[in-house]
Amino acid sequence: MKLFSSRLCTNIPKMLDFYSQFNPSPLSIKQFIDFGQNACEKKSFIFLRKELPVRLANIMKEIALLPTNLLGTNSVNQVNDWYLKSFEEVLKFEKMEPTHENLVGFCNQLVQIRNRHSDVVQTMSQGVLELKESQEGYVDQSLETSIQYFLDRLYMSRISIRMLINQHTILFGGREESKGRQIGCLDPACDISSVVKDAYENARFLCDQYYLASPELVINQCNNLDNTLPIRTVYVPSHLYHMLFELFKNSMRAVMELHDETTENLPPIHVLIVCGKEDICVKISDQGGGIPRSQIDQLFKYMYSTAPQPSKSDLHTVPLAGYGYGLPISRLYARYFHGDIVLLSAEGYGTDAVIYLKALSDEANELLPIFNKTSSKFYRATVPTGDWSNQFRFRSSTFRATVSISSTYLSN
Ligand code: W6P
Repeated sequence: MKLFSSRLCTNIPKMLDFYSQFNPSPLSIKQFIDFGQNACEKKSFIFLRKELPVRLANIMKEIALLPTNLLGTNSVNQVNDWYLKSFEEVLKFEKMEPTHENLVGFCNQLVQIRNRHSDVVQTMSQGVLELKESQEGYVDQSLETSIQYFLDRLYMSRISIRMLINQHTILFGGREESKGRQIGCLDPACDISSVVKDAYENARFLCDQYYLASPELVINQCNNLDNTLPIRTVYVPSHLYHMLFELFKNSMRAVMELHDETTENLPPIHVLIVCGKEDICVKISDQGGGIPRSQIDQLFKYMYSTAPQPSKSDLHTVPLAGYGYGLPISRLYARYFHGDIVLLSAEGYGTDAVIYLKALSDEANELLPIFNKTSSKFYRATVPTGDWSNQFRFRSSTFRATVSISSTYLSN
């Protein structure tokens, strides 16, 4: 009897339809903090056993809409199976009483789910490579556009789900390693310059290994509220670290490649930290020669950055930056709480990378993908109709081109 009723709950396609009808509920940093300060495990359990299936189902519906030549790869299949399994596992708690035993079971389940999904990014990038190979290197514009659209949404969803799981498991996971003032993975008084120094030191370590030298760091800060105080904000230090580490690696590489003969007078990397009323801005300026403006957007594209990993035997020559999804994912971390990363380059001189964060924790809301008619339309018709003279190259579908050319001829 028991077995039968629990079986009833595992009609996965039906449950996917059900949970994907709900929009995810974005939380602000302030809500995460408030929730963490009045930490109530039962409340968190009851929130997550609905919110996690909603966020999982929303993105799983999009996975199902992927072009079949990507969906059909082993890697993407693997990722899809992980999502199915995790969705099913969270649903086991749908009707459970929040007894002590079940709460412990829930925590353990979340840890298991987090571990299962630890290689999603790497596996998806493998899937994109498989797709490229199956198409002999030719990927048309509309396929590239939909992959970019999808991966931004998948990775943003993943960042958000991991944030929820981390908060719950750190707050209630039973380990008394309460790291001073931290509330889960949030630091209510995150000192930005110390995260900058930390990320710089670790990037510099890699830079020294690879180039046997590294540019110095010069930090300036301007606290418009009180310039005698360090600039602090409420944030997830690990997210900020991730962005800074990535940007430092790129800056260092540019500087080292430009000055590959004389490593004596390397121009330092300047970091400016400013706290305004609305924004906190961290600008990382290098004099690494800059990049053409036409290349800036490319740096945030997954397809562009998907290259085979250097072989294991090349361990000593692994480049400092330039492989992998570092920049697009860093920008997602910034956007997750309504910040951004912007690159400005003066080709022939150097590049400024700016990280914007919301200065106010109640304005820092999660930015989440939602599955609806608009998002599903996107996967069906991905050839954008250009309405500027430079965009006609986007009509890469030969079918369309043929139709429009022939109709032009006919009407004349
Ligand atoms: C460059 C290219 C780049 C990308 C991202 C951050 C900094 C830099 N500097 O030359």
